[in-house]
Amino acid sequence: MVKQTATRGFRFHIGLYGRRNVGKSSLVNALTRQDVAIVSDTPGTTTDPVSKPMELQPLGPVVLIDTAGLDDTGDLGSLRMKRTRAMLDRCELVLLVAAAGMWTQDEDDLLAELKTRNVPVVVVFNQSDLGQPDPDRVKALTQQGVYCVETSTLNGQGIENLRLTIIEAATKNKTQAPPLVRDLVPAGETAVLVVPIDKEAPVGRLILPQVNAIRDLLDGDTICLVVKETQLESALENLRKKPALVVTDSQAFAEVQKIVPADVPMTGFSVLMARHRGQFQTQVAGARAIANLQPGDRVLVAESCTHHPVKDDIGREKLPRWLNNKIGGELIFDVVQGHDFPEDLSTYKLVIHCGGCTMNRQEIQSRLGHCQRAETPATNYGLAIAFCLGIFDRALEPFETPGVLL
Ligand SMILES: Nc1nc2c(ncn2[C@@H]2O[C@H](COP(=O)(O)OP(=O)(O)OP(=O)(O)O)[C@@H](O)[C@H]2O)c(=O)[nH]1
Ligand code: SF4
Ligand SMILES: [Mg+2]
Repeated sequence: MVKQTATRGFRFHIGLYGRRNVGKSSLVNALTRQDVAIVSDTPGTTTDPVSKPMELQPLGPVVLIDTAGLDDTGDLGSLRMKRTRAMLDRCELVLLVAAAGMWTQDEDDLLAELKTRNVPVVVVFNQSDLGQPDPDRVKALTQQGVYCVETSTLNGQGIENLRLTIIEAATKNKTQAPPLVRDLVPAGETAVLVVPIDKEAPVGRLILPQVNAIRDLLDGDTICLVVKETQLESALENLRKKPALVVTDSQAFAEVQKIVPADVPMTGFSVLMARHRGQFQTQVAGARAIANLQPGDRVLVAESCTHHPVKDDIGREKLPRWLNNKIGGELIFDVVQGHDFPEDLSTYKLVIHCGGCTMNRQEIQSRLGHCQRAETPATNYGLAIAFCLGIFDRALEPFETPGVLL
């Protein structure tokens, strides 16, 4: 049996940041118990960020990101710094590594930035065999809610404590994410998932939000029925009791909503993703901002993965068509893919993101934060489509039940 490894989007991202030569790469090796990262006493050994996936039980799949030293210099150094900083967008936890108890302006600056970003921090005073941190500094950091650990990769001291501290800090942060779907369906009830197998569907497999919804429902002891949109009607007729929820691919909203009885709650996979990835209310408000768009306004469409566009592609053709129909004129669309996301959003009246299944929660949150700072409304595919097709209220109804996390 082939064991399926967790995809990037579902791995907890842990970044190791700090000045050069403090032992970041040595810590990656110590935590993974493998020689995966190059270690040397030459400052600036690690250049580009390097990701190392691993299992950190009981936390589950994580990825350790080894980065270049923050005090890297010169033209190349500043290029490296740009990449290293961009990687911060993905980190859900940062190990701020300092050496032999030394604390400089670089550590202070990084800590301040992490606070602004709301990223939990574990300060690792590595090279503890060479020197210890000032107890007053440790006390002050602890009082600010920052975890502090002393380690030595040379003699192994503190590595187990660091592992346990990562688990504790990560668990605290992880629990903030609402579930994908399971809290919308009581245990023992049935959820129907509508999965069109069209030319946009990848060959031989389901896409991540679909797979993850099935797993989440099974974890919640829900009965899960997966059908194509052409099978939905007969599937509903065959059920003795109405389902507690129907989830459809957002592109099939229009036809699915005609089939699903009005008293059966219904929503879309990417609406589920909007809540699961965070700032749901912001994205709901972003979809409502479609009503203010004028012909000639510029809209940014952002997709997390780099799939090759197909005919009648959702981001390039269908979504623009539905939006133009909705506002009764032509909008201007720019499409970006993968980790590219413009710094300057000032020309955009709206950002529409895909479900973001290949990105982690932190990266989507960073993008949404960026949009908020630029005062540009942001939403996602499912919410935008529901708004354009006039089924917005219906798609949001399942989230209005008391007790549902937003
Ligand atoms: N004494 C002692 N030396 C250490 C410890 N951890 C790492 N080192 C040494 O410190 C040097 C730098 O270690 P690296 O792991 O390459 O440091 P880095 O932070 O990844 O460095 P850059 O990639 O250059 O930013 C190497 O010579 C390591 O052997 C430690 O706990 N104690
Ligand atoms: S476009 Fe977005 S939601 Fe769709 S598969 Fe790619 S990353 Fe996932
Ligand atoms: Mg290194």
